[in-house]
Amino acid sequence: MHAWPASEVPALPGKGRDLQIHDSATQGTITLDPGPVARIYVCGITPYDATHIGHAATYNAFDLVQRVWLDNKRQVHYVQNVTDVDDPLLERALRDGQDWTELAERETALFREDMTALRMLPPRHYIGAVEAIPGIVPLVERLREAGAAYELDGDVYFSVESDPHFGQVSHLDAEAMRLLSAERGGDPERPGKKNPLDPMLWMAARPGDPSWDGGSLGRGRPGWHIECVAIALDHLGMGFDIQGGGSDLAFPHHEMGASHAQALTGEFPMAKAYVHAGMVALNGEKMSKSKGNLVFVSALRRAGVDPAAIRLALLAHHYRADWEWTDEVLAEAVARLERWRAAVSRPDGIPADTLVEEVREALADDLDAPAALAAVDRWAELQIAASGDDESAPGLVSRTVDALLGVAL
Ligand code: 5CA
Ligand code: ZN
Repeated sequence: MHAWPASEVPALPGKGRDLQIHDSATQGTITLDPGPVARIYVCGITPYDATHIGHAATYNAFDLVQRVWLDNKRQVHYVQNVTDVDDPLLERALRDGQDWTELAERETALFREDMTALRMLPPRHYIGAVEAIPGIVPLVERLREAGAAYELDGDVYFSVESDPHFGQVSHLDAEAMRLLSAERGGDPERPGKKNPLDPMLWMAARPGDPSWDGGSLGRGRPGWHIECVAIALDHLGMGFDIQGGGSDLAFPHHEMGASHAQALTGEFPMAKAYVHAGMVALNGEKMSKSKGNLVFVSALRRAGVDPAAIRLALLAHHYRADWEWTDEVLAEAVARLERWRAAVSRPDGIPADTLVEEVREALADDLDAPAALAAVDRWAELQIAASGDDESAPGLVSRTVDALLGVAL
């Protein structure tokens, strides 16, 4: 699948430092030393509806990761998937009487537009679940041969007990796991499973559903977690730096994915850090396609909101916090964008070398975007109030805000 065009990332003087990031698995902040090529896998959308602010907030967090690494003079190998076949997508297509492939293509195209408008840097590999199927089948076969998977009425399940490290991503107790599994695509109630938590690796073809040739598995379609594992292992290999997504993916998705990969390879861990963004809410509830309480990025753009203001609204919240989208959040971002634009449009001004370091420091410290915004706010306030004679300052601030925060002034 093609991704979307990259906006240019201006080079800044000097070099940023290593990224420190909160890792759900070790439940603490770790310093990543990725070597010359940093490797990150970020779970992509299930394209049955348009990109909402919650999605955008999560992708913003991982875009910052990429920008910190680039500023740290690393190459970035970023992989993202599109879950372009799954139950929610098929159900929505059926409900609306449309072709599921057209629905997926249309919403993926809109996602690309939204990402481009928000200046999110594209992944190097953007891979759909459907195109990954030929790589998924042999992995499921290997798991079965290794005794880590079993059949139940033609479907193939992963045995969570095959990974001694199962549970070490999300740190939940058995009851919490069971509840979340039922809520998030699992089937803990299905009789005949070895462990109620065992997730499906391969679903035998159901009448009316799309299906693909699964070799010795028979016709069917892949489970959700093995999709991401197959794509990540194919393009990044084991031991990559960051597995990313929203906090609702910690369990079961990232827990199961890590176990699949660890059972397949015998290596541990799949990723050096499991990084989870907080949930954005609307009217007191998590913004979600299934609940329908959504603010779409595309709708805001159509209403004439500057994408740079949307981006600033996201950046005003720490990526790990849960927060609420309100009209005030957007109004504050619009006002901040105006102040910053006014400040950099003056021909000369207050020196900004310290500001570059402050923004760098803030982001390298577990992506503290609110602290980065506060630093730019302080410079902008001085710049508007006082008069300086540093001709290079406004340009340097524009480049810093663009390179590190993805905001074009
Ligand atoms: N296709 C799978 C991942 S493989 C999926 O979860 N798709 S999704 O469209 O439901 O979500 C895409 C990303 O947005 C995920 O990382 C998810 O955690 C994140 N996300 C969904 N809702 C919110 C929200 N309200 N706030 C923040 N992030 C969210
Ligand atoms: Zn995923």
